[in-house]
Amino acid sequence: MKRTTAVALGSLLAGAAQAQAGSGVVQWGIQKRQQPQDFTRLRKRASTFEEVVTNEDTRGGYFATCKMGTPGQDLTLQLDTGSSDIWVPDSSAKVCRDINTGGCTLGTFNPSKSTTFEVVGKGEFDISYVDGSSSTGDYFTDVFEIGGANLQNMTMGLGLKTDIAYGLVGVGYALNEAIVGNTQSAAEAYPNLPVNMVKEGLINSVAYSLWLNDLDANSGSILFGGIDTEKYVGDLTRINIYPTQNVFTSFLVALTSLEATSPSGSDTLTSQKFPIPVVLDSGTTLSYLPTDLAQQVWKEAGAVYSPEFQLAVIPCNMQNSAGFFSFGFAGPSGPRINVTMDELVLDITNGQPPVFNAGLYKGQNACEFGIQNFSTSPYLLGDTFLRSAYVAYDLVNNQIGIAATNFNSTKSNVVPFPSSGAPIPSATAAPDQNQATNIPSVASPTYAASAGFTDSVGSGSKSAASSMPARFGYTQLGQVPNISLLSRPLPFFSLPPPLLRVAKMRVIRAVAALNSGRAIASRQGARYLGLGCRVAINNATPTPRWTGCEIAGRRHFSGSFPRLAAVSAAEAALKQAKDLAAANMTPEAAAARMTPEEVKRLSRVRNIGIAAHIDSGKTTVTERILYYTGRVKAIHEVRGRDGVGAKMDSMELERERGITIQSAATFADWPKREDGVEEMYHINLIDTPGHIDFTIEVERAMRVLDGAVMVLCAVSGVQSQTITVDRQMKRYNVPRISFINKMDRMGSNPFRVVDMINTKLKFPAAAVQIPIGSEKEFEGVVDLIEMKAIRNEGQRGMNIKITKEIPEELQELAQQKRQELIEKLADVDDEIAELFLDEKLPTNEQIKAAIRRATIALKFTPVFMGSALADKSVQPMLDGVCDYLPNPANVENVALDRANNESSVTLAPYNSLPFVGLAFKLEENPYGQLTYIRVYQGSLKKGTYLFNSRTDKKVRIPRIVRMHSNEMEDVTEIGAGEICAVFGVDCASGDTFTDGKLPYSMSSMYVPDAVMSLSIKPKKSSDADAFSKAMNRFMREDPTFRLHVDEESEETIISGMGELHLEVYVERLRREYKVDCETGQPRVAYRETITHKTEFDYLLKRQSGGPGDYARVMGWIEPNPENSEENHFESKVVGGTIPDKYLSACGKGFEEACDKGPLLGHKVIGTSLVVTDGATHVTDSSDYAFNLATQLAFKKAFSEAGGQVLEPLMKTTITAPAEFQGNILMLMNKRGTIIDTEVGADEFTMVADCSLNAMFGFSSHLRAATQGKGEFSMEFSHYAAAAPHLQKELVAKYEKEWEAKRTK
Ligand SMILES: Nc1nc2c(ncn2[C@@H]2O[C@H](COP(=O)(O)OP(=O)(O)OP(=O)(O)O)[C@@H](O)[C@H]2O)c(=O)[nH]1
Ligand SMILES: [Mg+2]
Repeated sequence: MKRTTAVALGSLLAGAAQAQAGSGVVQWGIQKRQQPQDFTRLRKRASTFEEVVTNEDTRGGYFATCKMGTPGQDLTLQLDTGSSDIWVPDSSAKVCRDINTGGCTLGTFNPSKSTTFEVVGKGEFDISYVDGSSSTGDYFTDVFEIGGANLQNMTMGLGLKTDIAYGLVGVGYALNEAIVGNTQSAAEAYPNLPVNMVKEGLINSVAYSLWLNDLDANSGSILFGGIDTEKYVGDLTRINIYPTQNVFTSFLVALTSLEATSPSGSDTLTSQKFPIPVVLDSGTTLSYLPTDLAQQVWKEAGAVYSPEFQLAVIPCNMQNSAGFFSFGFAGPSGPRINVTMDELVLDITNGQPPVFNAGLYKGQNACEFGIQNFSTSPYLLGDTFLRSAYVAYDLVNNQIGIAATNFNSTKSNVVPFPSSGAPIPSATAAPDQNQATNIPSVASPTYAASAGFTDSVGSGSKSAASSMPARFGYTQLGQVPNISLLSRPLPFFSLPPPLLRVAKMRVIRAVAALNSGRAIASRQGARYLGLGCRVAINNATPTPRWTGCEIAGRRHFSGSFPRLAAVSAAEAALKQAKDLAAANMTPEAAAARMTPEEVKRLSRVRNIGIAAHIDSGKTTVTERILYYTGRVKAIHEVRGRDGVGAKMDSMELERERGITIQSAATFADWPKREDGVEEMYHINLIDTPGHIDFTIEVERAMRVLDGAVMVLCAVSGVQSQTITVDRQMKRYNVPRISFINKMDRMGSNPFRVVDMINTKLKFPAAAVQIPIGSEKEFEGVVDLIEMKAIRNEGQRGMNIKITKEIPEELQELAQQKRQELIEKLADVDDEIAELFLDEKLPTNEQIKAAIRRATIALKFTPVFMGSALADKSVQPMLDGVCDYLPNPANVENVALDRANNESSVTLAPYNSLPFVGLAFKLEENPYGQLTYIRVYQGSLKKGTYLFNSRTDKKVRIPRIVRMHSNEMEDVTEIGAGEICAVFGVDCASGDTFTDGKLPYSMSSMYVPDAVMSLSIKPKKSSDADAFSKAMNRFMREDPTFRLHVDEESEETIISGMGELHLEVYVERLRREYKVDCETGQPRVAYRETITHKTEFDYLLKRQSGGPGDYARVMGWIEPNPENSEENHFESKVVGGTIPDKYLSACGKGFEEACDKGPLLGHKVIGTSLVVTDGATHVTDSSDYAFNLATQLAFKKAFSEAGGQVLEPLMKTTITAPAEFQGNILMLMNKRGTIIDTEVGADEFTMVADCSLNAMFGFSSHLRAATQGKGEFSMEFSHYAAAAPHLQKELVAKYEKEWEAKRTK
């Protein structure tokens, strides 16, 4: 597989025996390559210790060189018998473009350079790699030259987005490799390399042989159509390849025995799984065996399993051990291949190896052991095995010829396959192949010492051992010798159909799961290794039992290493890994090891929200952004005549009403010109609704975004919701740039708007542009920093024209506004202040840097201007997003460390840190439950597991998408600092996810209280199911939408942020769920409270036969002096007249009483209850009695304490043409208290506190009073006492209803 990397730049062709070796045979040189130390690209993933370990990049692999295309382009491809296609990185592949990383050093294919290139794929394919990365690409045909032979029509895969710098030449069975991730494409089989060679007459048979050299040597060869009898020793023995469900897909053979030999003797190793289905796979470095067998191998060699590395490790100098393992195939007399220890001990890293810091291996360097464990078949024999075997693959007869390799052969004797279908030349069939299913014969119990096999720990003699035949592993040999498996089919691959496809695809995938660091080796296995062993006392009593027995009597491969204590060595490795991991996990360490690539990626990411007052043009601006960045092909207007509607307003209701209801996310790449070079910025963008009823959408966008564009209307300037979003931006410390939109409108005045930002929002702001022309004649802007004119040209203003000439009449104004900008900056930025005091002019760069600093520090907002509708001057604002808004690394995000008293920890947006993300929004779409996640730290890969830190549940992430309004784009990985959505995750909005390594959670967001409610019920009772399904969904998606069933009336009540909010949900029920509903009158969420202090003394005494109820409570109630919206309970009881347990019952009673106020049954707020004294009864007092007594006492005292009804007051802002001022005044007089009026040139704005009750249906009154030209918005302000007459009315109504219910 494509793990084993390689590079060795200089020696690309050196020693590669590229020769055509006689007729019917093509010989191709293979080279072993090792990664050079300073190859920065490959350090990218070498960040955490675990990653270093699972990253086989460090170990090198076998590569072959070739030419591809006409004219030929040089390539080096990794050799892989585990797959069948040829795959090559395109010259535009991610990694190949970056000169910092050396580009694609092994050569890349440039399709445009090739005159013969032809695409044959049916769409994109997706190859997953062992490390979880993947590549996208297409299939193509072109000329392919290997070993001097030309193949005219090779079909190959072209990787486009890979970050692996080398391609792959697969020589396995020609199974359909074109298995693609994309739905438009079909799986299709293309002839593979050997098949093509036969077709083109280069070789006789679909067969080849493979000779890899040992670790130290560099070369090897692949001989198509023949064998080289000088490259092996002993007999070449033919054994069968086994099919998978009747299809030959991979080099699957039967491993039937395994023996360990050291200078002191031999051991036969057993497994529960013999015969073991193993695949010979040159694309895998390590070999993977069933866990029980692997554990035995480890013990023999002295390797220990490190759970932290998820690998077996071994001291590096065990490489010098004289031992070997002997792999037997195809039955008792089948071929055997010896693999020596020097082939099995491999470096873990390409740098300084880790060191065992305790136990018997203390102080020694730790290496990786070449045999690892795995839990499900197929098992693999990778390069650590294949280097020791000469293998001939015959894909016609489905046989493999295998013999011990002659590592150092310099001679050659090539024997071609005489014809297609001929058996492997010079090979004999394994004699007892049909017995391949036999379990290996075992002469003596494993782990019983053989004669002459002693070690320093003792229990060395055979006789000593036979008295205690302790055996590891799960098979009790004594119990099975008579069971013959001969009649059974080979137990290879009995996979159910869906899995079969996976198995067919290619074996690599199986390893991908295994090697991504999760699937291999159970930790139990590791513990087992250290903690106990099974002991069968003797063969007469074969029942095993667990004892804490010493792991003794195992043999080692070199006399110089005493038997090890597995436990302490494993612990030592574990501890070291932990320490190293901890050191690696600090943001500083992560920052230091960032690759230039990642630094650049991060610096180019912007997560921004667009927020503003309703109708100021957010969606229209966003539509332009999408158009200019190429995300949409045409512009569609909000309420446009074409009836299509803007991209971001995808809901039918939004398009009809021309307002945004749900925030929508998208992303775009903006190529910004910097010093004449285009720099690509990646912008994640959320368009939020302006209407206050949907304010939660703004709230959560601000919670997770790094920056915002505050849009303002050039005529109205700062409006009521501008103030609200300003508050939200301040709440979450979101830096912003401002964009004055609608410069084309009559009465536009950008400088007034700048003033309003300064005065009304009290936020330092200055224009960075001035308009060229105004209103209808608005044509562009002058950039005050560069002092250049910017105008739009071309289709929908697509092109930007920059000229040095500023129109005459604007020159003075430009100078003046530039000066104002500098002065404003001097107020907020020290560097500019100093220059200013020294009367020096800052340079353009200094101004820009100061704007960026001050903006990110939340001290300033640069103001841009334009007209989205007129397609003017949106692009410069987009440049401003890149220039002045922070990248994810510029903002501080914190999480709470649950393991450390919820202390806050800073999160850093680096890929190499453990994952932390926040689910900020849930949405159901036709494909399932979507969860929007902001990735704060670490990267998120498809298929990985995350932990929900609230529920501690583990969830798999099966699919990651980037949202483009209501469309999705699948991605396999999302980097730190970005925004994405995932499928199939059950969670609540605001949940924190981690990779399980960190006990972090993030603070939740602010959710405002509901102010209004409605009773609702489906008209048809048959709709009940759909109704409740819809309601559940809405509640999950929108935390400001709530539902409860009123206990008394049994009505379903929905509550939310306002009339429109509830109306939208009723409408969505109808449209999306086809449920028509009846709704009651909107109800105000009243509150109740008291006005003065009153004492109480309440005795509850009930006797009704049996035990009675007795409780006496005394004390007072009073308005809560601390907080007028919260209740407070306190005990001042002395001398224990009320015991503590009853006091907590009193507290509960008070809480319950406050849930349902005495006047209207609404919540009681701002009330304090103090208990001072009381009395109990020996038998009749109880929690219940005290709870009830407190409730009754409270009720009784409530009216004496001046109980009153509070109603929500709404801050209402009305804007209308000035001529309607009088009408509006009249309207408002009845409804509330006017706080502020402002009369502009043509517009008039009034702000009033109104009772919500008085505002129902206000929109139609306003429409009537202003000829439809007035607008209003409402937002909860505070609670205030309801007018006495209203209070009386409400109480009377409530009592009447109550009475009616009682008498019913
Ligand atoms: N004259 C003028 N009208 C504009 C401009 N930009 C937007 N509009 C109009 O203003 C109205 C509202 O625009 P939207 O883009 O829906 O505003 P919004 O801020 O997204 O509105 P909500 O999401 O509902 O808060 C539409 O009718 C637009 O055509 C502009 O630059 N000039
Ligand atoms: Mg909108």
